[in-house]
Amino acid sequence: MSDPRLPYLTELEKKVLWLATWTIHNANHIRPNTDGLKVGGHQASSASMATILTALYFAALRPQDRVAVKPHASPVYHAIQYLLGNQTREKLENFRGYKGAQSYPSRTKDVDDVDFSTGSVGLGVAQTLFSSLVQDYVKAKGWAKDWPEGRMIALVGDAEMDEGNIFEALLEGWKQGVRNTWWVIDYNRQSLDAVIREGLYARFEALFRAFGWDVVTIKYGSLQEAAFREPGGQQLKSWIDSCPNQLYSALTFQGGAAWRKRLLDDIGDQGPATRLIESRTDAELAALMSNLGGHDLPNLVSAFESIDHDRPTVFICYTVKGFGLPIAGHKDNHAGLLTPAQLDGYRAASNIRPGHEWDKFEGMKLPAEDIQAFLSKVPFAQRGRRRLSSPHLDIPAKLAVPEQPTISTQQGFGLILNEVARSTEPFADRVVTTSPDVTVSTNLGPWVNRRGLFGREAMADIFRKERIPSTFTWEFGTKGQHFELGIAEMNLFIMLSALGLSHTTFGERLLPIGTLYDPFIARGLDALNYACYQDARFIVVATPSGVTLAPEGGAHQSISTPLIGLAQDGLATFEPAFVDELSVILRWAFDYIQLDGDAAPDPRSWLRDKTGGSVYLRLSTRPLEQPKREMTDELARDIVDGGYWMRKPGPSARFVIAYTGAVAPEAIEAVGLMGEDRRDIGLLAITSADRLNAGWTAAQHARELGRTNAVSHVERLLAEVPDDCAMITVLDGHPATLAWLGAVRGHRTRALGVEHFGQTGTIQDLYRHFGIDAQAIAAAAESLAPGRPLRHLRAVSGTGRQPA
Ligand SMILES: Cc1ncc(C[n+]2csc(CCOP(=O)(O)OP(=O)(O)O)c2C)c(N)n1
Ligand SMILES: [Mg+2]
Repeated sequence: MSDPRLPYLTELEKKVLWLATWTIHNANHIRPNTDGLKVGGHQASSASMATILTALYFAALRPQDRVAVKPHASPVYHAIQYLLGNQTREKLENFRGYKGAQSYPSRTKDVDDVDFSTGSVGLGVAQTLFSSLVQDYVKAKGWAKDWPEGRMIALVGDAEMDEGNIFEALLEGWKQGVRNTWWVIDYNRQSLDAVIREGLYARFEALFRAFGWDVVTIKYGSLQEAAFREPGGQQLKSWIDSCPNQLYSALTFQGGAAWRKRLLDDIGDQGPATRLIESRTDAELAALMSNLGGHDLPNLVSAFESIDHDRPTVFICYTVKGFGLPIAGHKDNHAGLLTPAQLDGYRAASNIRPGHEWDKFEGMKLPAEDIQAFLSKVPFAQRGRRRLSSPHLDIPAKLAVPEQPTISTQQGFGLILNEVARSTEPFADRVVTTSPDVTVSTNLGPWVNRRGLFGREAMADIFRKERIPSTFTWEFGTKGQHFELGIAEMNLFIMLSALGLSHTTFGERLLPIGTLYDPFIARGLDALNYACYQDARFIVVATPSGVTLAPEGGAHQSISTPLIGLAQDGLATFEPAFVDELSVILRWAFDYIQLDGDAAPDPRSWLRDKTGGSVYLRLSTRPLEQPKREMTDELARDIVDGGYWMRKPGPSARFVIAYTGAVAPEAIEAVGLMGEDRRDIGLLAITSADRLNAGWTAAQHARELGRTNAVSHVERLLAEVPDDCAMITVLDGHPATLAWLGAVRGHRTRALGVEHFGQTGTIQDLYRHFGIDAQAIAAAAESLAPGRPLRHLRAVSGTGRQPA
């Protein structure tokens, strides 16, 4: 019996393709909003997936399903949401314009209920897999009771499959027993540049099966299947099966007459095959040959709806890039657009009157009321906008501060988390940690010992059972609160992205913490960037960092990460030197990652703290002697705002030293070295160059807009520095991180830091080598603000400091 939805779906498919095409055409030709830059890369890619999206959104999907849409299918996605009433005509008319619908579906910038932002190919795909692990986590805890288990679905370009992070995710998914994940591959055999390799589907199939996925290949459309049943049909089928991708594409582009000639040449037999071909007009023949499975609504709907299990499933859907348009199949069509004349032809063929292009029901063969009634019953749309929320979790006013007199920030982190693990406060149950095989070496061990590893299936620690002494318990179960990942930093950040969206995806708030080695942030940087772009909320804790890891190996030294932290949107970066600072920052971070308020800056710091965001802590393995001090509210506030005076400059100060992180002892020592000859030296502790910089920028902007009394934290701090003072900045990281401090109030500045890496040695060797030890600080001070000779500097000069 024929599916009663089909007449509607057929009309909607045509409408969706029309609207997507019109959206792009409009932005190029009618209401250009792109400064003459062509809107390419959408038309053909969108047409390729229009049928698949129609089958999913108007039939197979349920509200709890979450989808990552291939970036260039964005116009189709927006068209569907427009028909469902979730997208405005105004934003479509302004596609890619200021505040218009986005080129690539965006959770944060689009209004139409995008589940995952895409754009950097491969990331959205992997995110669906990790989201389904997060769903399992949330469900295993007995949470999200009134939100049914959904499928996490990625609509994937075939060339997108080249991205390595997809393979990393597949392996991790296999380890974690991923379920409820569908990847629908748009197998149009075209990439951006050209036609892809022959026979890729066979590689895909073998690959997915190797990782335990079900593979569903949707190759032929129903027209083709019917033709195969005709006499001569099997010849046609074997011709299609052996036709090279390039040729198929080229013939698709050329159309019916070309198909006829080629098919008759190749399989014409003056018998059944010839009759099969000749019984069709050119248009019918073209329709038959482009009727691949991925453009066949009934086949797609039944393929999707027949899945009655939760095994991960990949659908390989054969499609034509540019399907239904004059640019179909052309190898250069990635950025292809219809000419105005072609558009006119397409409009007329679609029965759309000029001036009625945006009308939802224009040109449809069924009455508008019937279509509207169908749309209002679409299962996917039954719960309205699917942005969930979860209440704010209270964080205790203070977290523990380890009492060891000498300790590193990394050790401090482990101890603070150990105390969180012991806590009975509800927030502790929402903390979830994850690490790419560096759980133990980033000091998450004590936390994991107490809270356990997460696994849907319990797995005992055999060492423990056998009573073999071991520092760490390695037991998996549903109670566990740690996701152990393989060594793939892309996976780490995509996992954090998925965990950090749990409150909106599954309505259950998590407080995710990911740990890794600082240099390997670069390895997962695009995924981190996208996690921030999606507004996922998490804390990244990175150790060891800088050259301070000294003997551990030159190759693991990180130089640029402080600049990444400074520049990354949506990520507040801190580099505390002492663990009492770390405790304050971590407490603040647990709260901050939950905030979702308005964007008005705080008039004290000029930071947009109420909007919340994610947090990056750059920590160190270097044990430092801890200051003995009381943590006053004022000090805690300054630490969070980004800095405080360890020692205020006096009136006759000639210079101040500003330091960040593990070089604190060198900065302190430098003050001591010079103290006899220079009075009143100021010592500024900078816990967050990022936040000081952001507040400063915002305050300047506010003043330019007339808020003349706007003052940022760094401006207040530096107001204490006499005008003719020089400033030495120092950190174990790129010197540019703090160099801008001189611009705040015009102090002459020498920025010390690390610009090269790879040298091994002791910390002292390396600090001397790179010129960030006390001697180097003193030498820099002396050269900027010369005065009476510095006795200690002279006494130890010539110790071998050399240009790096
Ligand atoms: C990480 C990344 N690299 C490069 C691009 C540029 N780019 C956009 S689409 C595309 C090709 C996509 O081909 P495919 O996945 O087959 O999709 P189709 O265009 O065929 O629909 C490329 C290279 C990108 N968006 N992201
Ligand atoms: Mg492709």
